[in-house]
Amino acid sequence: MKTPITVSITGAAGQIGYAILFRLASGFVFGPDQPVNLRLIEIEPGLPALQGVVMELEDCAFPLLNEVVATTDLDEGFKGANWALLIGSVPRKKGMERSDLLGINGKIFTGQGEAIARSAAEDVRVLVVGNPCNTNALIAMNNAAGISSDRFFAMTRLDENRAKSQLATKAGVHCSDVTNLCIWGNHSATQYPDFTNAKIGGKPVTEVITDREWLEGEFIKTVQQRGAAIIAARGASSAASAANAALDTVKSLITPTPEGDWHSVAICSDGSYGIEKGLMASMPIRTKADGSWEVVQGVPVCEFSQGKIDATINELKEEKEAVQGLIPA
Ligand code: NAX
Repeated sequence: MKTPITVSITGAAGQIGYAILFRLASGFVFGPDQPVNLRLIEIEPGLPALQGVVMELEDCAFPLLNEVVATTDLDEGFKGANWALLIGSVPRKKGMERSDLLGINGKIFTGQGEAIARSAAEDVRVLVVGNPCNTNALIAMNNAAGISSDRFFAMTRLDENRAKSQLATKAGVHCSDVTNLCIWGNHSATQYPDFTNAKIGGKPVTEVITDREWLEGEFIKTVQQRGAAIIAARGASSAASAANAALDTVKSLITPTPEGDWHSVAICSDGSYGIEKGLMASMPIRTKADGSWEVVQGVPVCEFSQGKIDATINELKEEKEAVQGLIPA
């Protein structure tokens, strides 16, 4: 038997947790011969529900599920983790300012970053889903002494998938025909789904969809506001599609990217595309054959795109400023 991969998940009893655990345990991500350990982390009030989820995992009798641990203790939860999926966080409540949310959730991610540094495996990779995910990832990364910054990611894949689906519907093709779609910047309403470099069936999107007004207007707005539209329709925020996007992200980071394509995920900027070094910003990423990743260089940025990228990067700078007290000097 192969050595099991250990995946730690925070917020495991939440909506996204419920939609992600069973697919992780089934072998969807790491393959049909790769055993998995799940270490599920919740806060005290979430524990009874988590016990129920553990019972359901047992009742699936998954052949690849080696061990399940449910805990509120961070060191126990991140022990030996090869992947840490940081999903749990406090949702924004009525009357709460964005800065309040940044402060409340920020504190969660200092402790989690420290515990990951103490207890996870040496090769740990951390994907932050809990919002505001870019800045939460920034905080976790800066509090995880000794773990290199290239092991931290924040999720913008749901936005990429949403954008691909919108373009495919407009063009009357299948979404798998849409490639080279990059989400730039923040997972927020300022994100920029870059249609100028995206392709449909290998052709520039702008040649296939000639309605430029739609691309610059309704398309971008629909992608930016999709989360709110789901809440309005479902009465709850997106969960299954968010879980799916998190699994897509992990898969894309462990599988070489098809030649010429890229995928979207927020990483710690090295200054590429003039994006301030150290910000967690989404940009075009390729996974190499050796399993490491790189920023795809030389993607053209036109004046329209630059304006959109500047706006979303400025928001990330403001968020960073607001949580400066949570980032060790
Ligand atoms: P739920 O409220 O259903 O679940 C969150 C769970 O996290 C709860 O069970 C709660 O007890 C737990 N939790 C809270 N604080 C915790 C802590 N300190 N340690 C461990 N567990 C903790 O939310 P859900 O719908 O699952 O969403 C989770 C997060 O994903 C939210 O922050 C949400 O905003 C974010 N999202 C991010 C997306 C992205 O694309 N990056 C899209 C979907 C989603 O909105």
